[in-house]
Amino acid sequence: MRTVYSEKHKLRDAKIEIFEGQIVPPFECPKRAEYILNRIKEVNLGEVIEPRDYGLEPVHAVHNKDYVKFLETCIKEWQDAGYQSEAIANCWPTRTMNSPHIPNHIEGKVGYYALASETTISVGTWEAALASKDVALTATDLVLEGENVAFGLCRPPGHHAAADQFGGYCFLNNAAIAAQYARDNGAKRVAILDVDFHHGNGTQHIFYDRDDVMFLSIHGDPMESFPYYLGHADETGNAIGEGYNVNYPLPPKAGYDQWSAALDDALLKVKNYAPDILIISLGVDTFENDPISFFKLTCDDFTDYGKRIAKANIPTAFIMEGGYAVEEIGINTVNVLQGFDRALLH
Ligand code: SP5
Ligand code: ZN
Repeated sequence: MRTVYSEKHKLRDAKIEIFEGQIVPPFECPKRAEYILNRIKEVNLGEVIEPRDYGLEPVHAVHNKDYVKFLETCIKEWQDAGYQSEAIANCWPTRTMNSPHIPNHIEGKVGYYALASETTISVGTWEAALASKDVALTATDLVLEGENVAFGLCRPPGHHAAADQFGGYCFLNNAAIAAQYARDNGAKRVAILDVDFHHGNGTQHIFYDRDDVMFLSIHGDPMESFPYYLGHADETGNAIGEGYNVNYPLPPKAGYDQWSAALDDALLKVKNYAPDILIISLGVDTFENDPISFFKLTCDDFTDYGKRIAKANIPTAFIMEGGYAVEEIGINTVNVLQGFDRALLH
């Protein structure tokens, strides 16, 4: 299959993350994409191409205009306020403070648009996020144009980003932008299957009231894991969207038996929905040695589930999300893609 990749991901190179009460170097780092790209070349997965430029129209179809503007201007406003380091939230409109006013001061704005504090906005973050959505859109277009499958090597990731919130290492929701773009360009129904270890809270929230985009997610139980406040099994969609949101929260130490049973159930639901395109939010932080997650998938399990996804026989765009065991991220990601390709041959 073809891979879409942009060097501009390197512009997202934050220096700090808040993790377990400490300031650490970010888990979501440029090396991740380099290891994946190297593995793609090593096994000759297929051609690697540059993204096309889609501008902001497909972004505004998913994200609020004021939020997009905030992402664009945040780091300059932060620096203009005299702050030296990266922009980071230290206050929020929490459950007891929900007035509709958006603060003028950048400190208040960062908190207003943040859904978690671990993720900073650094110089270059906006440019990298723009390239990342172009990668996702180009991969999706290849599939809309008739290819069976394509891989968008997105970085930064997207699935935690909501219509007007960033966090969880995500700024623009690449998979959601791609799904909406598919809807606006001929696809009647789109399914998004999120196999990242973390619940895709942003994607769920964006499509929660809709029946034209089905969202399914297999993830660490939010009672035990980030993003903590969304991703429960009883979240099934709202109004006409009822029944088109499906969550599979799994407990700590879940292995491939449990995980693949959830996958098979999800793929059955996807088949019954009969979408024109399937978007996979592909995170490989389900790996047994992932430093921030608690599932127990092995390298071979990734190959196996790539095959299972291919057998659903739906045109598929893979969109890269998380995965933080950097040494193995290339092997695990490419195992999914090779598993998919091999199943297509048979
Ligand atoms: C795209 C993606 O995978 N984003 C993940 C963001 C996770 N950020 C919060 C991580 C908190 C980890 N806490 C782990 C505690 C177990 N030692
Ligand atoms: Zn994740």
